[in-house]
Amino acid sequence: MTDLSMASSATQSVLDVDAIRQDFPILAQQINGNPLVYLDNGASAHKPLAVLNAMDRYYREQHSNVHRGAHTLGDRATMVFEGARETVRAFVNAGSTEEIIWTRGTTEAINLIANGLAERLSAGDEILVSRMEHHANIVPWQMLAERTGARVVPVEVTASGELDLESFAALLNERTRIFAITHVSNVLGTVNPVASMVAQAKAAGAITVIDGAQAVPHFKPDVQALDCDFYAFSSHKMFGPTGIGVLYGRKQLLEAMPPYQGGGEMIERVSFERTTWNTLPYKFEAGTPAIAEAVGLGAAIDYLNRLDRVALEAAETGLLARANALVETVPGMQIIGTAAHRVPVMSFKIDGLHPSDIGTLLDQQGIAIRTGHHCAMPLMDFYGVPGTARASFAFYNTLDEVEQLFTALQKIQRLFA
Ligand code: C6P
Repeated sequence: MTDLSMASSATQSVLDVDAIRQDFPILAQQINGNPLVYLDNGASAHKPLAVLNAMDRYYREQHSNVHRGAHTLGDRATMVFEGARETVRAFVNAGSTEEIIWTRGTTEAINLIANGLAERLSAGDEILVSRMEHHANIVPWQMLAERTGARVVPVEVTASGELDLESFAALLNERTRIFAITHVSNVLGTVNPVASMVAQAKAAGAITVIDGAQAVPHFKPDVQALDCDFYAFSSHKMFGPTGIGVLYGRKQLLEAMPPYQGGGEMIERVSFERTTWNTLPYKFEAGTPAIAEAVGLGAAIDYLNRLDRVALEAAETGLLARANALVETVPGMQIIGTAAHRVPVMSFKIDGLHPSDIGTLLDQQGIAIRTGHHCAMPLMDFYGVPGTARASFAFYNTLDEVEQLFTALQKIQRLFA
């Protein structure tokens, strides 16, 4: 196994991608007779050996239920599980582990918030979201609006794929109760100016929610600096396992919110006369949690922490720059989303080709991308397309792979467009 601290030590500003790739065994395989080029990281990223080993070790040596057993394995499991929560707390710079709730992912985290805020909303209230949201940050709010008589109001985007900040400021008013915004667009790669938007929304009296699903694979968020009330993300997009995610919530708000689900662990005392809730964060964690997955996420964060962040971001910027430079080599190719500040995500269309055909033809050459509406139909409507092709890169992708993508696209364009 590669020693990552060697692969990208603090003195080295260039990421040793070849060494890093040794940590991701899944990448070293052939697909349809070609080396795999995995450019679907926005949908789900791969897992380093550090994560696989941590989960394997957990099940071999540490597993039991948590917070329950009066025995050594129970204590071990609880220790590594709560250790992972502390790792997550430090990763997002939350003030306390009481503010770190395990969920199944971003989707469940946002549903938890929407459910918990129902009592604060009434008819005529407004929930401000943006047109570039994933459905996970639209539909739970629509369901909440349905229950409470509130209205979901969209902040529009510009043609280049940035938020229209003037219209955002104009839409904020005394009825704005919730402002929910994605940190990074899964379709456009746009990094939104969430800190200043949160500040404006708070000044208008709104509760602020950030969907960090596409941000955390690329950079560390700081919830105290952002000053947001909630920040949600999924483990599987940041090199951890599926089945677990995180909701950061401001303690006072979490304390005031009702539980999301009832059952074991989330209670203090149960009787048929009166049941009372556990303290934070357990009030929101009914039932046996995803313990091995929490351990895996902790290992993924430890792995990321061992990488040189500056070198990582430089490598990712390099991938996007190379891709941008090659667009003109494919006749009829157009990029959707050209914001100034982007992570390496590239949505595109090619004249005369359906996105799903592009995906299938690339797969025949071993190249994995995503096609379709990317769970962002309102954004597809804005661009007047049913879907796009999307290449989403991670730090383990190489400049060679970017070139292979474009060579394959040139071939497809020549033969089929
Ligand atoms: N986007 C994509 O290919 P879950 O499914 O709960 O882990 O994440 C949902 C989600 C929420 N917000 C954003 C910004 C997202 O990108 C996603 C997941 C994947 O773009 C799968 S649709």
